[in-house]
Amino acid sequence: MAGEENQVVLYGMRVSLFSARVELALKVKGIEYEFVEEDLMNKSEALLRYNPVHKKIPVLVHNGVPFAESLVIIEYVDETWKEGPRLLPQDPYERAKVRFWAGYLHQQLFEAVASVIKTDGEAQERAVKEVHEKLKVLEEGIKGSYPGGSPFINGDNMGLLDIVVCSILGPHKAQEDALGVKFLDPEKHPRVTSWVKALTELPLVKEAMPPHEKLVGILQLFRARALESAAV
Ligand SMILES: N[C@@H](CCC(=O)N[C@@H](CS)C(=O)NCC(=O)O)C(=O)O
Repeated sequence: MAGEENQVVLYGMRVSLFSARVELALKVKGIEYEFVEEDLMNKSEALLRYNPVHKKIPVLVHNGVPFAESLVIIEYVDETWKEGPRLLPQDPYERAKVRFWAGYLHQQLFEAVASVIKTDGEAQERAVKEVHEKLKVLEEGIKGSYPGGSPFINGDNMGLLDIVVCSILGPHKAQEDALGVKFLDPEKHPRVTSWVKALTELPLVKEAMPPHEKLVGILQLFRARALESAAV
């Protein structure tokens, strides 16, 4: 995109892990952007106009054209700014594998973690078990691709899969503190644990992820609201 005029605006929230995904992608690519903080209790007219289907953040607006859904945005960014570090592998087989595992994390693992947040007692115990099972599947799945020792699963820079894993498991300590459970176990999930640890130690990740205390507070608030509405 060198030489072309680029105006990039990200509608998001500093405490949102979905926004953090897009911020990480933009930072890895070295793309300058303006960040517009949304208030989800009072969504802006711009957000509703740019994302009329889901009405959710993040939305990336590139030269006036909006893109919604974090994974779609990241792929768009990678394909549009080709000259920066690549977020997806160039090899079709490797790229398909990254998309497969990113989808697994985004749908399966995220849903399992979300249900731990929303449940109590035996239902929560079942949900924690489900998270452990999903982590075991991930542990096995990355066996051939992640030998350990590097923060990145594909290549020399942070890619799509690193970004997605960061957004779901990066804040595991905040999740564990807020919920009183344990997700990552270095004995049961050695590769996933060392991958997440290496990623969360990167200055780029520290900068893009919401602060620990803020996340603990938000998770506790979500949980209280979810349990309250389940009790009605
Ligand atoms: N699948 C979407 C999820 C985005 C999402 O859930 N955003 C939340 C904030 S973290 C939101 O905007 N919620 C507003 C609402 O549900 O009304 C993505 O990957 O971008």
